[in-house]
Amino acid sequence: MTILDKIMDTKRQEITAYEESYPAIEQFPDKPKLVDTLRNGRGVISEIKRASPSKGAIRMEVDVVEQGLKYEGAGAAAISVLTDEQYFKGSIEDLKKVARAVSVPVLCKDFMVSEIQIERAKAAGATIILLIVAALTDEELERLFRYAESLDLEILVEVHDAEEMQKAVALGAQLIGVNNRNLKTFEVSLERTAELAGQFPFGSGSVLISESGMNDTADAHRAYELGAQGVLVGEALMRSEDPASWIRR
Ligand code: IGP
Repeated sequence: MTILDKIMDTKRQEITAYEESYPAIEQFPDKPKLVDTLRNGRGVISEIKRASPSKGAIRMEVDVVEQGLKYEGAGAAAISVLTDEQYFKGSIEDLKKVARAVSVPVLCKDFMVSEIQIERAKAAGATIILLIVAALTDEELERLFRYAESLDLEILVEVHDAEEMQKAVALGAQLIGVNNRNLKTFEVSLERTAELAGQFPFGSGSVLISESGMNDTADAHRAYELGAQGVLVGEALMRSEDPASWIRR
């Protein structure tokens, strides 16, 4: 036996030990693709949001599993979980708990700047990640988008003006979200969706989602009338006694 053979034998033994001592990658309940759900009909992406920089505390003590199951039971197309700790008081643990409990797609709502965050989201059971065009250079946007695709994640590309919409379309994003809240001024207006719907490639198979600032079902219907297939709602659903009234169509 050559030294190389010996080393390789030892190595094979070592790695069986690795497999035993390393925790298996967690399996989460299977989830459909959000893009397929929304192509088949309008839907609400219901958000778990304990707090926000613009509103402060919303429901700090929420039981995220209970809330996630409530949303799912009410017919949510997907559940969004804020994982930013500093400004939104969420956590990756919140995401993991929800992803274990539900069978609808789960969005990791955070400010992605690197591949490692995307891996962490995937490992915690997310099936969708968010990329905010305003927060990334063109190079970062493209790189993180392709990386998430390679992990078989869905990507919600968030835009708030015409130039950003063009970038999202050029990337081939299937889920494009217009944020009605200006992240710099916190000003909210459904007019954002109205303006940008004009630039959206309806008929391409991509779906338009209107995000933020919806207070009631009338707002959601307005967004649908403007061409949105989905709405992303946080605060109003967190405060609602009856999220089902919001979600069921
Ligand atoms: C929900 P609202 O106004 O319904 O609570 O908004 C969601 O759109 C908002 O939380 C959001 C967000 C974001 C949060 C949209 N884009 C980016 C953090 C990061």
